[in-house]
Amino acid sequence: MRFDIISVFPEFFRVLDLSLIGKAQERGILSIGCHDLRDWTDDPHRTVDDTPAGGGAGMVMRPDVWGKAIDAVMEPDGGENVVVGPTVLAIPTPSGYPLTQRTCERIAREAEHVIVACGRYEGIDARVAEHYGAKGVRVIEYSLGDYVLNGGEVAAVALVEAVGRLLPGMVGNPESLVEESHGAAGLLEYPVYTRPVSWRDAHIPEVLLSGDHGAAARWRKDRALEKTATRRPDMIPVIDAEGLDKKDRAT
Ligand code: 6GU
Repeated sequence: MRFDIISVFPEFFRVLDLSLIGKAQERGILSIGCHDLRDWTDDPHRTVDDTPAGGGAGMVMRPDVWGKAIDAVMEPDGGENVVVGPTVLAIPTPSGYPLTQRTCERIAREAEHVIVACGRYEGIDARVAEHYGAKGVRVIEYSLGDYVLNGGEVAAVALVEAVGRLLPGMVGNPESLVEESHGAAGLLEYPVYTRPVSWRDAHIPEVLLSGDHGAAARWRKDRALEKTATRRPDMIPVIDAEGLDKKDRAT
């Protein structure tokens, strides 16, 4: 999979050379290009924004500069970065659709090329998303949650990591993708423990040490349901009933 990230802070993305995503780049599972939006300006001040039409506070990013930048990274260059297949234009914004594990799974499965357009200030002129959507590009305006960041850069890193870790060959044990929070069960993950068995007067629950795998699985399911009900009651109605059993319903 190819990612192209466009931002006025391209240096921000050096973080993606670290850890598992850095390794994945070395192994050729994914490649990431980071681009300075100002490279597509043509005035001496390298201006990317202007005052909002209709008035109001702040500045809005210009569609002409963004259009040139997105067109440029969308074009297969015939070189080593040539990309074929479905392109997604991802636009981080606090007014976007909440980014979910299901969306990340779909992108990982269906997209070959993800362009992330990082806005700053009051956002990107709305015609940019409309234009590429009308051209048949899959446009995803997404939000990380109900709080405001200064720009899309952190959200771009979040998307690359959340999608990147789902790509074939990324995670050593694919079972860890099923068991995790927001995994197939649609529950938050149960609490986890490791040695030492006793730490500061706190003990690992006996059932996990008993060797009874059925009982341990039952305990984990109960804790996952309990945690989900407490922390994310909004997730309860969308739990897949097929994944529940009589004992789940009784608790
Ligand atoms: Cl995607 N962008 C910005 N600027 N703020 C956010 C966000 C995104 N998600 C939550 N807050």
